[in-house]
Amino acid sequence: CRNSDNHCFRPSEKCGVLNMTKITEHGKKVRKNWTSSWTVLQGSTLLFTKGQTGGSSWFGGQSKPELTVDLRGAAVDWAPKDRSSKKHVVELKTRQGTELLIQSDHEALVQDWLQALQESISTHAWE
Ligand code: I3S
Repeated sequence: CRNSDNHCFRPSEKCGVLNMTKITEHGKKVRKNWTSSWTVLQGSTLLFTKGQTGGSSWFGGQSKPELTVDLRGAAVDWAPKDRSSKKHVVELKTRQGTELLIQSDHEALVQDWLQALQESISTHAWE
């Protein structure tokens, strides 16, 4: 997984473009705001940067992550149908009381992300 500066991420890292919205923040429901985000999984951290597809834009420091999610103690699975009218939606619930939906029209891509997130959560469960 490389950005456009050809910076090479470690194999344990995953990145790509996903649609994302928060649905709950600190346990409180918030209004959905779907955005296309450059998404990076690094260890137990998931980063979202708005509308960037890589390159100096996010890595060069111009554009800080819009949202950083600590995956330790989080739960992730396919979202129940009532969460969204969109297809291929994954729901992520953090220990801090933030709930996110992540989505793509490409089912296999979402499937890969779900698997990567589940692996990260189980790997870092006891930290
Ligand atoms: O679950 P909801 O509230 O029906 O979600 C939809 C709305 O948030 C809508 O925006 P406003 O009601 O704020 O105008 C969004 O545009 C939709 O995308 C949301 O639904 P989906 O089913 O796409 O998650």
